[in-house]
Amino acid sequence: MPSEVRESLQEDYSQVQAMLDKLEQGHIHIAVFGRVSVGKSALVNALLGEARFATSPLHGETRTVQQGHWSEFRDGNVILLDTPGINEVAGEEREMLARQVAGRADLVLFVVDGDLTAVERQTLHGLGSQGRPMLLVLNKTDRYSADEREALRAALLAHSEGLIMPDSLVFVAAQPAEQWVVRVDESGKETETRRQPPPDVAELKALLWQVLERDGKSLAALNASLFAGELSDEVAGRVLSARRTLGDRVIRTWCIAKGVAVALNPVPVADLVAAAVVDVGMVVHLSRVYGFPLTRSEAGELVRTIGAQMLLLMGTIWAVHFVASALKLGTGGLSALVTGGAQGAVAYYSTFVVGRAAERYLANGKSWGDAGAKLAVREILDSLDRGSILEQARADIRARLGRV
Ligand SMILES: Nc1nc2c(ncn2[C@@H]2O[C@H](COP(=O)(O)OP(=O)(O)OP(=O)(O)O)[C@@H](O)[C@H]2O)c(=O)[nH]1
Ligand SMILES: [Mg+2]
Repeated sequence: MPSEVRESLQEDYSQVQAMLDKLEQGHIHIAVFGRVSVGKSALVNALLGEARFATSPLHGETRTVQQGHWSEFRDGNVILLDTPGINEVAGEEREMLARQVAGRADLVLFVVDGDLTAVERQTLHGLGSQGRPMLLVLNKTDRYSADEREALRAALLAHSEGLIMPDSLVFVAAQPAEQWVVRVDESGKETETRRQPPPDVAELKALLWQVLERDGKSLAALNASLFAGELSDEVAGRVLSARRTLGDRVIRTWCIAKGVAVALNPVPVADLVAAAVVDVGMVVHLSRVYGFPLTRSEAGELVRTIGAQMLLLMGTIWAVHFVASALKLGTGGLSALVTGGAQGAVAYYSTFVVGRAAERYLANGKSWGDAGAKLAVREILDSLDRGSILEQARADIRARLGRV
C-alpha cells in the first residue's frame, strides 16, 4: 500500500483500536441525543441520580460530549453520553459532534419534548436507516395532561412508524417543573413554598435494564459490525482515490517517456515496437499500484486487448499514427508536415488511453465487469477530451525536449 494511503488511514486505525478496547472491556455506550433544550442533560442526571451536568432553559447549554458511568448497572460498564443539542442556531459543529457520537453508540436515546418536528423526523429516519438501535423518549411529561399524553403517544408512533416499535417509546419527566405547595400549620396558617418534584424515569430505567440484560452483548456486537461495514466502505474509497492519484502520476510519466521516444526516434518500425514495450511497462507498474501485480506477459495480453478495442473505436487517430510512421521511412521531406512532435503526441495519447483502460480493469479487481472491454474502452474514449490531452502531450514533450 502506498505510504500516502497508509498515513491517511491513521485516524481509522485509532478508531478501530477504540472500538476493540470497548468490546474487550464490555463497555456499552448509550448516547442521549436530540434537539436543543429537550432535557438531555436533565435525563442523564436523572439516570445517574445526581446533578452531574449543567441544565438550563437557554438553548445550547451543553457544548461538548460529557459522559458518566452508570454505576447502577453492570459494575459501571454502561456509559451514558450526553451530547450537544441538534438544530441550534449556529451550532453546526456541535451538531456534527452529537451526530458522530450517536452514530457510534450501541444504543441511542432519542429525546423529544413533544410531537416530532421536521428535523427530528429526518434525523430519526437517518439513524434508523443505519440500523442504529434506538429508544424514543418523550420528556417533560409533567407538562401534559393524561389525555394529551395519550394523543402524543399516538402521534409519535404514527410519525416514527417503521423505526420505533410501541414498546420502544417511553415517557419520562427528567426534571419536572417546580410546584407551589401550600402548607397549613397547627394554627391554621397557610404558607406557600416551591418544591422540586423528583424525576420520574422509572419506566425508562426498567426498559433499559431489560434491553441491557437481554441484548447488551449483541448491541455491542451489532455496533461493531455496523462500524466495520461503514469503515471498510470509507477506507476502500480512500485507498482507491489515493491509488488513482498515484496511477495518474504513473500514467503521465510513461506517456511522456513514450511521447518523447517516438518524437525523437527516426526509425518508424521501432516506434511501434517501442510503443508496445512502453505500454506493457506502464501496465506492469500500474498493476502494482492497484495491488494486482501482473507479469509482463499478462500485461502484454491486456495491452493487446485494449489496443484491439482502440483500433476498432478510433481507427482514424491510429491511422494517423501509422501514416506518420510510414512517412518518416519514405519521404524525409514530408516529415516537416507530420512532425515527430505530432507523432509523439499521438503516441502519448494512445498510451494515456491504454493506461486509463488498464486502471479501470485493475480497480475493478482485474475484470472488465459485465459490459466487457469494448464498452469500457469506449466509455474512456468518450470521457476524454482528446484536444486537451494532445495539447498537454505537446507541452509535456516540448518541455522534455527543451531540456535535452
Ligand atoms: N417541565 C419540565 N422541564 C424539564 C424537564 N426536563 C428538563 N426540563 C427543563 O428543560 C430545560 C432544558 O434542559 P436541559 O437538560 O438543559 O436540556 P438539554 O437537552 O440538555 O439542552 P442543551 O444542552 O442546550 O441541548 C431546563 O430548563 C430544564 O429544567 C422535565 O421533565 N419537565
Ligand atoms: Mg444539555
